Amino acid sequence: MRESKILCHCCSVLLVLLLVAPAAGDLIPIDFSPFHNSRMQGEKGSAEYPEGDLVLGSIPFSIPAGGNNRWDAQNTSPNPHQINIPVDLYGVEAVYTLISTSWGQSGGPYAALEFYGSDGAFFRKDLYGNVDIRDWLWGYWTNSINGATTVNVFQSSGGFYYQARLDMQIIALPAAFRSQRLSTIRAIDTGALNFQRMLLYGITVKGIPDTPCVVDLAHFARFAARWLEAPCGGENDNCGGADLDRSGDVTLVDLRLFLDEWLHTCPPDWPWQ
Ligand SMILES: [Ca+2]
Ligand SMILES: [Ca+2]
Repeated sequence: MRESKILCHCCSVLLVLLLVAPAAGDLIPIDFSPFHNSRMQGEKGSAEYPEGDLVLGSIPFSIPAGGNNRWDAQNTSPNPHQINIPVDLYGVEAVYTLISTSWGQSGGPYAALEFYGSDGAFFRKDLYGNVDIRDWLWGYWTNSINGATTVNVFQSSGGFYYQARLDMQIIALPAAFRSQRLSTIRAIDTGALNFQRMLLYGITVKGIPDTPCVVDLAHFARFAARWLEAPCGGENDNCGGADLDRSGDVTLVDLRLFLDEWLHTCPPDWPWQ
């Protein structure tokens, strides 16, 4: 009786903690530097492009300064030209990209982004010229965007034929990604030289950052599910880990050990890492 009262009190405290816990995602820049193969500021008229850790269109981006800092899909191998960018973040709601093109074609699509979840979620965003993407310079080729899901976030000085620019694509992911990890973003280009090729400068996602293991409500749920269970041993992984003192049953002693660690960093031998 005393044990169940204490457990019940513990539940109440934990329920309050659950109700006040924040759930919104953070804006997290994605490092895809292994794919960087040219420099944003390397073209005539492009020297003013911003670099470093910066905010564009109210979204933080991290663009390596001083060297190569973009994926340029331009090369001579057969199509598609594509890269698989590892992300591995939970609960991603939206993805923000900085994509321009060398040359450009109205319509298409000759470029796309694909999003792969850890538990089967999938989404493809086709990138249409003059709607979702356009070339990086005024003058010829493609010069329009839809102004809604693609917005301009930077323009250099220089006048009509020399004015460089950056556009941001805003991509909302399907709800399925809220309950799994976004494993990979695939950038795909099916254009050609003197036709259209993708330039990818930046990626930021709105998701839930990975945090160190903390003894929290999720752990308590797993502990409580084995409450008063016996016998515990190697055959049932010590009652799913809940027999913390390895006494052979899950009792008040184990609950005390659990509460000693409540909201602390998980100890090295903690069963629920
Ligand atoms: Ca142009
Ligand atoms: Ca025990």
